Amino acid sequence: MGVEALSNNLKSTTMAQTPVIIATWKNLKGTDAGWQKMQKGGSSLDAVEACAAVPEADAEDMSVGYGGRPDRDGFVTLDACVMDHKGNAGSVNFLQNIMHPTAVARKVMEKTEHVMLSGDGAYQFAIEQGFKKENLLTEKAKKEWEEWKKKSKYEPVINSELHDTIGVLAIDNNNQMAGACSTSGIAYKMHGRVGDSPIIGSGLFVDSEVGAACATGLGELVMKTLGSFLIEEQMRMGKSPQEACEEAVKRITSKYNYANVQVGFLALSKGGEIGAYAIQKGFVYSVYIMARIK
Ligand code: SD4
Repeated sequence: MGVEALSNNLKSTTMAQTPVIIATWKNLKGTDAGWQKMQKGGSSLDAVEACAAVPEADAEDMSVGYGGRPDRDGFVTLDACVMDHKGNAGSVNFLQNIMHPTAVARKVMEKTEHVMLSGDGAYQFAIEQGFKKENLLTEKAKKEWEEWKKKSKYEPVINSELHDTIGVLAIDNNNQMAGACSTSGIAYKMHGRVGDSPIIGSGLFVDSEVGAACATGLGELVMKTLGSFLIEEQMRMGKSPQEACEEAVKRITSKYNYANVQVGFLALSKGGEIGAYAIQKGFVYSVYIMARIK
């Protein structure tokens, strides 16, 4: 069953159920793809990769992968990471011309001794692994960027990514947990800027002893507070996923000017309890769980 839930600064749903997959924003198609993977016996890692692959390939999603808005110089640069149930991690940042950064991040985790590859090195590795070079800048994104250049005003827009940037957490039929995060970053960022999404502990953290968390929104605020790790550690100390997400938002709002920015967090306990909270209204997320039929 797939549902959209609205976190909206209100207490959100806290169903405790597995298997489960949850994703930021209205990523129902992606969440469905991940759910189907697990239904066919795939792992939670397969599921989060499959989920992220949907918006990554969708030209209409303008905060992730193909069709993503470029940086201020017209380059689409991607950040992504994955973590598995053993605490292994893989990540790529400032990656260009490769449509599926999450799949590359998984290869970094599985095929190298490293956690993170960046820029040209990440690109070369992707090509070696059989990924294709592709132009990710669509005509639509290029036109918007050309329009933007007339004023060149960098201004992150609250919830602009309503259908886009993806953080995804899942627990599979074997009760194993994994997560992924994938983005083209904030529109019209400086060339070379990397956000929270590929930073383990910022955009994503998974510790199957406790639970997992992921973030969306203005990455700079998530990086300064290490949001996803903070949430996981709050859960370790006994907070529910909901309380832990609220704590991470509070950490931001107590220190930084948050009037015109959005950050949203999702959390999942190892038992399948869900939490979600955001600075501003309008943060939605997608959930797939088994429908209980009485
Ligand atoms: C970033 N956190 O690069 C990402 C952007 C994002 O929804 O999540 N947009 O800062």
